[in-house]
Amino acid sequence: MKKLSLFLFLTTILVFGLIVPVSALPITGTFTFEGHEYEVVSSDSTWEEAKTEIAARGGGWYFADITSELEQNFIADFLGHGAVQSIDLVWVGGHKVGGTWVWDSTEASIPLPGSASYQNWASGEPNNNNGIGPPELYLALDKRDKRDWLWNDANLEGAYGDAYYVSGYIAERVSPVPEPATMFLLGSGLIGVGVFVRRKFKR
Ligand SMILES: [Ca+2]
Ligand SMILES: [Ca+2]
Repeated sequence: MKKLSLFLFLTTILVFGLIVPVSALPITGTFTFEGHEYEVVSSDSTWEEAKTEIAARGGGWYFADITSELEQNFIADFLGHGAVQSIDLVWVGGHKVGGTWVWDSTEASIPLPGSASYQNWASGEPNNNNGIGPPELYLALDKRDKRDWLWNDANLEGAYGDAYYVSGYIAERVSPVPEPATMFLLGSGLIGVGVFVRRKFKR
């Protein structure tokens, strides 16, 4: 039996090790920060495609907005720092509408460099790529050139010349509160455990 278990265990590791695709975005998953839930999705979607995918989720998900240094730092910590990263650009929910940068979630304006309000633009950004190529109307966290997730305006596809740099996007929502029914089940489950333990001790 023990040999069989070991065999199954090793086989599982081997099979999953082979099946799991090697993603351009090594860090995917969910995390929470100050009552909000975030999900980093590995994807080569354009900014508009990412927006559509997030809207299609329902459940209160929206394209992540970053409105404080704490929030930025928390997200950056999750994405990871240092030279080992292969990630380049990750979309967040900012875009330029009618000449103004706004968060897609609230339509609140995104402060520009020099503003007293929180912003995290990389040096020289937003630069619209100096007018070269497609317009840069979409906000990405930029890991290229050791920028460590500073903000950069990018074009729709996150492409420069023939190269594509986008590795994913970030969805955000207010952490859902458990339904009363779930709480009830959880509560009764705990009571059940309590009764079981008491019975065991009475014997
Ligand atoms: Ca936010
Ligand atoms: Ca730019």
